[in-house]
Amino acid sequence: MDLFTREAGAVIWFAPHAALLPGFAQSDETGLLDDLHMIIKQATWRHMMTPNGFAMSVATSNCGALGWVSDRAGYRYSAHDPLTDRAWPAMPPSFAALATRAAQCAGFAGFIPDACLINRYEVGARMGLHRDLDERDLGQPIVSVSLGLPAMFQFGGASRQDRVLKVPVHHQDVVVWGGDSRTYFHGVMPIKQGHHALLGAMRINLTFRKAG
Ligand code: MD3
Ligand code: FE
Repeated sequence: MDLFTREAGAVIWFAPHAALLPGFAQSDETGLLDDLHMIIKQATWRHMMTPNGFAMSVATSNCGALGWVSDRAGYRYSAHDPLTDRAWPAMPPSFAALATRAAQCAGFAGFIPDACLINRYEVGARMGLHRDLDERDLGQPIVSVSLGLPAMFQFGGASRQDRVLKVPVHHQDVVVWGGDSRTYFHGVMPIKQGHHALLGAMRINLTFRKAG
């Protein structure tokens, strides 16, 4: 089984403790999108500023007890939306249940996320190579759910110079990253033009973490 073989129910281990679950979010589709629209009504999309003063090409929001925020002061988790000073919308049970089930399939039993970062990519948006190190316990996995237009993840190693593996992800694919891969460099190549039946010219990524 390789990364381009897409079979429902498959668990494709592309690195130690890193698994692609093709189509894993299938049964949740309409519920996920309804919940997403509710969240965005309360905590609208914004292009966060990186510490060096550039607006990200990706638009973001959050739900859950903690949300990932970035501004001139740096990256961190916050219980409040800086745009409104209100708590982030609660994490819908459907979101949390999906993340817990996916983590379990990849060998991480008892994963209870407290943060869901929601990234919106328009055509041409990308995310440069980086590592996720802002969470308290890096032993906890990260679960990522892709919706809408396809994308190509770049998955590297512990050093920025390590060669990257390209991992294609499609609508409803779920990826679980744990163990050493949890702190490896990764990014998203620029989204290619296209149209998705439900989301149009857009990719949405839900990234579940236990941040606090
Ligand atoms: C690999 N988001 O928000 S999710 C991020 O598609 C982020 O929006 C991307 O990277 C996106 O930080 C990628 C996949 C992902 C998330 C965390 C990882 C891949 C990872 C942590 C370690 C290794
Ligand atoms: Fe990341």
